[in-house]
Amino acid sequence: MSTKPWWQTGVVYQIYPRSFADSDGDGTGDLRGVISRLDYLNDGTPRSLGVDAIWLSPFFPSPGFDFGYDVSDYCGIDPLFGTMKDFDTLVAEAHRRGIRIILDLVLNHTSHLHPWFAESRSAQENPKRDWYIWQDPGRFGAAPNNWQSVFGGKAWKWDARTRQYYFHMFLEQQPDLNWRNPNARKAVMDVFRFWLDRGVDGFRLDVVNAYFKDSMLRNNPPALGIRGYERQRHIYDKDQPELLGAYREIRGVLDSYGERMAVGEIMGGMAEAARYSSDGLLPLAFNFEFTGQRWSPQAFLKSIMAFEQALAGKGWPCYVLSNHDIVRHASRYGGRWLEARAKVAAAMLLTLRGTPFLYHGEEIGMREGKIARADIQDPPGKRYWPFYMGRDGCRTPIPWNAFPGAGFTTGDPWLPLNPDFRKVNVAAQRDDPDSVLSFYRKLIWLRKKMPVLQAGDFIPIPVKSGRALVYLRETKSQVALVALNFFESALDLAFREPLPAGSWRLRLSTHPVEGAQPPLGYGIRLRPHEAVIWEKR
Ligand code: TEU
Repeated sequence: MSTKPWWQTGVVYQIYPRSFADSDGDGTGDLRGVISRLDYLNDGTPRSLGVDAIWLSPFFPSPGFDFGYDVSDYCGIDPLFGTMKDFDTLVAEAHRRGIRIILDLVLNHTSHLHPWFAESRSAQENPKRDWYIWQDPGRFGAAPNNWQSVFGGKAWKWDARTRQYYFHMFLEQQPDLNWRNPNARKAVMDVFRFWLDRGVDGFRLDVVNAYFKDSMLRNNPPALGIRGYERQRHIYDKDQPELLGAYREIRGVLDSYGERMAVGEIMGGMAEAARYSSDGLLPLAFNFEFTGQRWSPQAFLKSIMAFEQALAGKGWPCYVLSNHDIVRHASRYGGRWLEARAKVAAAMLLTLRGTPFLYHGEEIGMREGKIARADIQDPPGKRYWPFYMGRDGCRTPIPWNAFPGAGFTTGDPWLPLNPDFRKVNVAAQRDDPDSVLSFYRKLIWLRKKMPVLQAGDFIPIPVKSGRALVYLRETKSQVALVALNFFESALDLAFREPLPAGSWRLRLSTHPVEGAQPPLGYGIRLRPHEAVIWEKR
């Protein structure tokens, strides 16, 4: 058995609480809704999905300018989502089923309505003034430097009353905390302890590499891009050297509670993700390469190998195909072969070396929602429509069944249900052995039964075709072969080198067992869009 921690062997499932399950009919998902669906996530049997942990997007008190990513109290529950008692019940009920709980801490910025900021903005002399990034105007009252907000416009907001600017990397309702201030930093560390004391198992850390900005607030150099934020190279407003000390401090707090985890959301590329999750810093950091990639086995292999190389054995990989910020991957890759590709993508994500993060709904091949302009809720969507639609499309409610309200709500859903919810829903897929859901379920349970899929080395098998991805997972005691046909025609794949000698046993295929062709020394035959996992005897 592997001795790796749960956050390396397990499968994590992201829940966007607003959209998962609504228990009280107000059209917005809530904690009791999550509790009611825990058996779906893992009831200890292969009838359930079998995930090992859930990451809950923020449910803390928030005015909701960025749908919970603007927190006004880190240690409370927004009444929209329930009560602290509901939360404690959720933790207990999840733990009873072996599901761990990961909270989403947004510590780069608070809401402008957080009491810390209210104090900070009250006067230049206020003791909490320095908890945020305040700065005198530049020449002729201009902003202190050229930094841009990720969501559009300048990242500095003038405060007429106290006659200084404050910095906000996102909305002006999301002022950035000053991590250089020791008291602010201590308050933030106490937030970790508060939730660890309540029994949570880990954290997803929002924009974790933006905690520090250049102490001299130097201008970012220009870059080619479309939106203002993209037209700069972000060398001064993120990735500052002070991060490493902060990560060590966070890691110290986590480790003092046992096997606790943190996964960093890194703005930028995989090199930073690898750097920050190596050498005992953050346990994990998302590699987002897959989310911007075309449907090409070579492209995937290239980024897998690059990540493995960047980690250099000093960190653990962490992959994701979808989340609450990006177009759902079924739609991104899908086209005519949406379900077939969703299965191939799932087979890849769940058999790579590294921790897979699923985004709720992907297990039923959920498509990107269709949002009319009048229904747009997401601030960047409002600002940049029609050039950028915002993130509502990936946040539409989970369709549980084909009834009105989709089993999500008895009320009016906060975002429109997907137009195809009568066809694409959990109930419709649950008992269909060929559904996307059934395939996810089989994959996740197979991962549990085959330690090699959790811990084995990743060894690509070069093939003379650009249409498939083939690799071995290997430990001393087990070998698995994963072969993925990305496209719609059958393939006779030739390997450049022979497979390890032995006979092979089929563990899983997207296709009927009868037609599966065991690998031969120098090749394998795959049916259209077939994903197979073989085990060497
Ligand atoms: O996202 C960070 C981020 O910069 C992007 O994913 C961004 O949402 C995207 O480029 C859209 O323009 C994190 C959270 O995941 C996101 O939901 C929050 O809005 C953001 O931080 C601010 O807290």
